[in-house]
Amino acid sequence: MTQAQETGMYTQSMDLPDDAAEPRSAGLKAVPQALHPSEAELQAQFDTRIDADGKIEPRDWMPEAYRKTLVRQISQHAHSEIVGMLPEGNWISRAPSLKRKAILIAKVQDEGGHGLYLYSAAETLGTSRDQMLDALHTGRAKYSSIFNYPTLTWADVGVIGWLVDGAAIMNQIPLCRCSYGPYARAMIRVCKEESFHQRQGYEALLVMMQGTAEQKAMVQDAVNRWWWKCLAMFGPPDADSPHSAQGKRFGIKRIGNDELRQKFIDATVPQAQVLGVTLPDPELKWNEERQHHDHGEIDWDEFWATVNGNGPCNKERLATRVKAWNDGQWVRDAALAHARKQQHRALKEAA
Ligand code: BYC
Repeated sequence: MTQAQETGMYTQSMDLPDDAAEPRSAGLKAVPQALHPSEAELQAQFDTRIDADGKIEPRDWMPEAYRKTLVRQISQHAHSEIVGMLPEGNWISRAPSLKRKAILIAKVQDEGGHGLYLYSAAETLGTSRDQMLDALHTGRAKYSSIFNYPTLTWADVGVIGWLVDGAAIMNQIPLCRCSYGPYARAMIRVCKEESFHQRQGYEALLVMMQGTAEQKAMVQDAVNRWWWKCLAMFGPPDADSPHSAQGKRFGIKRIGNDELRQKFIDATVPQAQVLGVTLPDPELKWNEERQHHDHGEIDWDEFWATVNGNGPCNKERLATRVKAWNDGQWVRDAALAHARKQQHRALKEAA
């Protein structure tokens, strides 16, 4: 048995159970009905396809609320990927060995690639990349709360791989089966890469935990700082999640925020034991009756303050993004000029 199997490490399998046994409409708010009779027919076809677990593709008719939900979620997800490059990117020049540096460069590059797949998926819904990036750079768009915290030591890089990417996989595997084709297909590749990211983080921590007392303390300190933030990554409790019901109805959100958070906790506790770290929650304990771990209360005030722009690194992250965008203007200009020149040449040759 491999260590990954022993610790219940995440796999790329997409067989997580969901509530698909129930018709998706059960107990949930119906999709608002279109007013025009021809649209009512299209709406009925759309609902039938969703209920049959079919895929919606870019050229298919879709209700505006479906399009809006997808643009919101996919663009936020894309922003999270490219902002997520920043806290780890800070450590590329300080990685402790050539091997760790090569791994970290590859990981950060993968995150950039995930952003590109996701922006492309969102573009199929009729929004432009410029519009989405403008929303990010002007602070109107959200991205994951988790990237607004500092990476203080090298152990943070390992913990981000283990816990942040671990939480991301837990949330993203069900998205491989979401109803919108381009998003679902993008997520398959993203999840495969995230699985590598999670394992490299865990392996880096395993090595540190066999090191000096100082190294072990550094890992524990990083776990203490990131644990609660990772639990909040899954979003507010279901009861306070305004988009969950409709996301489920649309077949976008397969599993709710609380259930995913619970799955993550249950999967992570044995991994922490193998690693030899303590998860910083005195109320964390196995509940025989529920067959799950009970846990303490998440600080939702702190979460919302961070989501709303007042976390420790929000301003720094946004400023770095805007600077990168401005510094890269000449590259985009040059690429466009080159494309125009090629197009002009092709037209001339065809004439
Ligand atoms: N941070 O009704 P809810 C990664 C917002 S990338 C900030 O539950 P929904 C990685 C939510 O957007 C990780 N905001 O919403 C990358 C909504 O605000 P709006 C990103 C959050 O959409 C690089 C409001 O709260 N993953 O892991 O049903 C390196 C109400 O929430 C957060 C994805 O984006 C948060 N944590 O559910 C390493 C996955 N949570 O839009 C790693 C795709 C909630 O009303 N997204 N909000 O202004 C999703 O699965 C869902 O959008 C969420 C939220 C579960 C995040």
